[in-house]
Amino acid sequence: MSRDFLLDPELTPWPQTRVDQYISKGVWGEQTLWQWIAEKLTDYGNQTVLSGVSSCNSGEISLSGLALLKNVHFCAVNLQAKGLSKGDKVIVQMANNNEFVVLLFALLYIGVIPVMALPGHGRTEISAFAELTEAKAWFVNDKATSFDVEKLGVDLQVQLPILQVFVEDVAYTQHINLSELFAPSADHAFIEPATVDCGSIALLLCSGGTTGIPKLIPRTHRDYIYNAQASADAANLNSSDVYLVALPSAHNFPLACPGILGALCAKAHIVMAALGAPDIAFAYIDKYQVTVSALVPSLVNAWLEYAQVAVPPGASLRFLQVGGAKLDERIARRIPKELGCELQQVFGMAEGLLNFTQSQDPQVLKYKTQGRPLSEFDEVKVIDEHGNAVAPGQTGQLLTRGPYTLRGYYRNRAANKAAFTADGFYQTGDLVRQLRTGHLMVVGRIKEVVRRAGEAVAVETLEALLVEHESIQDIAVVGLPCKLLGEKTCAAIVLSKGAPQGIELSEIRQYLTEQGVARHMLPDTMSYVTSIPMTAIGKISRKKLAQEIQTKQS
Ligand code: OOB
Repeated sequence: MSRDFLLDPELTPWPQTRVDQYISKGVWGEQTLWQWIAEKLTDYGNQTVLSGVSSCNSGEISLSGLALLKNVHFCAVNLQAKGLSKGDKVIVQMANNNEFVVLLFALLYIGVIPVMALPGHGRTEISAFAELTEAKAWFVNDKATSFDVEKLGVDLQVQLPILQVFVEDVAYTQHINLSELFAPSADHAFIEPATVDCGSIALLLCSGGTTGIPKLIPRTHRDYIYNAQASADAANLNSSDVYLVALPSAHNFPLACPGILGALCAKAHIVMAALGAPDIAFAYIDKYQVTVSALVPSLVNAWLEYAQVAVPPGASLRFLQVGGAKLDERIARRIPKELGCELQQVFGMAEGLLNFTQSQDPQVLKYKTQGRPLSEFDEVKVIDEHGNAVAPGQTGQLLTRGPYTLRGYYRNRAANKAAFTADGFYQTGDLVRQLRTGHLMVVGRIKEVVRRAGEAVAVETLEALLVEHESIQDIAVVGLPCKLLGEKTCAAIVLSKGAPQGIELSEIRQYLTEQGVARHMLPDTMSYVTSIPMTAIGKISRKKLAQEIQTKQS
């Protein structure tokens, strides 16, 4: 049994041979995440590291490296005074504000392990996280959530009397006010950072699936530091960069790919946008001369649309990273022209593996592919349904293992059995093609393919074509149960403003046929919707959509 396993039974260890390899090759260092952060912040000195909304000061503030260190220290002392200590698990569900950063760093300081929940997570997800981790605290900017936080807090405390709930709303008398955590106090003595092993769990990320409750992904100190550092290199970040956090900050993409932690590596300036909506984000870009940000494709569409009617973002923007879902090639090509910046595609997952396109890649690869694995130590395989490697360029499931890819989910035997091969490869569930250059093209997800009369219908291909139709503003294609076909294909359509007369199914089928789509791929039914439901990070929630359509039709 490896040493890591003994240290932390909630973490499935890498085999000792790999541990030795990653250490000897310098991939994994010896620091804890907090030691690494403290070193970086000290390096900033009086230089600004963080700007953004402060929920406590109800305004925007900027902090230097040293000021942030001081605030983190105050917060760590306050957290300790609330009884939290090394090894405890807590749920962090904060909006994009400075306190998110202060709280996260302070938790790492005292060795408390945060579950990185998103503001979009609801009652079901938070309850599941609390129960699974036996959380000692839940920190929530309740104004950013869409459910009754006070009630859930009280309900959870019935099961978990140890749970402390920290909220923003002072009217919630049952709970503790978040601002107590950030208040400086004169009698606070210095506390030593917790002594933790760099191979143990630093934080728990939430898996990004579009079906079911997110699983928890243990990320160790040394693997997450590597993740951030290698991503900062892949994005060529430097000290004159200003990184805008436009996606929910607890998501792996804006947190460490390179995101907040990667910006620290490069001594760049981090700006927390309250929201990624273009009217807000463009104002931040101008105000802080932002050079780089990360978006999901649905947000790219919103930025492009807004840039047509308002002034596009300023010239400071050097490049945009786009990932989280497939970026349509036609949209990709519009980014340089209409937003005036380069595109970097990022195909990543909270489980680990990251792929980036690079600025020196040929244009065609930048627009058509989702990039190449980040690390020379990433192992990737593309396999068919029998587990055999497919020929280069053919579609198959992506499997991976490497120095920053998990070996097992947190406390989830069933998922671990289903998602990992005996030799430790994570079965991503993503259907990809790998080009001879090593670049990956994401084709879809195994579970999102509609199985219609035994044939696989790749819904994203249909969506990419249909979104170009003048009557369609937004579109998602889902499978619905069908006695005859097993599953039938349904196009859920948000009509564009210029098409009040609607669109017929026959027109849609005709349009797709003209684009060369095979007959079995054509939608069997259609349904009008007012909007496409999204997950907490902004991916199409196919499960919710199928449910909505079925409810409407029953
Ligand atoms: C990112 O992470 P998650 O954990 O929210 O979602 C991972 C899944 C992938 O398995 C894949 O199905 C999909 O999201 N995905 C993409 C994609 N990037 C992620 N599908 C197509 N094209 C892409 N570029 O979404 C994530 C984590 C770190 C960086 C970027 C994204």
